[in-house]
Amino acid sequence: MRVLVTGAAGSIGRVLTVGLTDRGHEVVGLDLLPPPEGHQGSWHTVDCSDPDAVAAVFAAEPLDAVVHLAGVPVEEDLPTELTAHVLTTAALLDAMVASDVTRIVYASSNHAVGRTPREGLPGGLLTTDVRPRPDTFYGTAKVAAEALLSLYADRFGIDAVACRIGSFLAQPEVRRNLATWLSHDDCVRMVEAALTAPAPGFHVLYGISNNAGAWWDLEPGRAIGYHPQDDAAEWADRLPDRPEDEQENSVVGGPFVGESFYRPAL
Ligand code: 15L
Repeated sequence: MRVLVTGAAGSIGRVLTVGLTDRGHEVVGLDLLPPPEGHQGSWHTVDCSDPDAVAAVFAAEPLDAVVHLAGVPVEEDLPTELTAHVLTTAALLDAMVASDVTRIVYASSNHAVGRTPREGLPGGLLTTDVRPRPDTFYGTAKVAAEALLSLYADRFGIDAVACRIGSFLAQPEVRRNLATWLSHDDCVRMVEAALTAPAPGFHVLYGISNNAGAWWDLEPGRAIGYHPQDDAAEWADRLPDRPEDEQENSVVGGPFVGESFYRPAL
């Protein structure tokens, strides 16, 4: 497939660009930053929240699908978050409709449901049937971006897979990651499954590895062919014990729930 990857210079983007290319896909990169050294193929250094710039990319490139990673990966004020996650998604969806590109894979986040307490989860696992419960403005913007994908799936028949990513890391670093880790290889597996699953419609899955200590249900991923192979448990003995572990492990969103993230929206 010929795939536009937004945020292609970011931490997930750099791994995915190589991973998808290795699996035979052709990647067109888009980012505010220039291409990383060694990037092969097409690249557009543009602001993904600018609809004209995005439309120009679609006019220049024949595309089969979009992987939307671009955005601010941390907590900022509400307008910044809405621009980074909702307006970018809107610009891409409008360009997709205009160019008849019908598949988008979206890097959503566990923080869309981060305020959900872990206690009382049926079977200890959070399903995708729960209400949106963001922990931050970042999480709120992810919820809104998912809602926009749902709208365009219903209105225009777009296939939109929202992957609520846990912690994308080369290896687990803290005890929370025993549940939340998404390995680099599993991330590539997840996105390829989401790109190639037949007619998923609007679909939400949790983007984590096959972690024995998972808090999230992997079934929605398996339903579209995502079969993760890595398990954070293999790193358990090497992870430090920290005073903040208990709080971080009591709610899905971990540190994002803490009062240090409380700030005015505007
Ligand atoms: C995310 O969605 C963030 O982008 C990243 O910075 C981490 O906080 C990650 O979630 C996580 O929950 O570990």
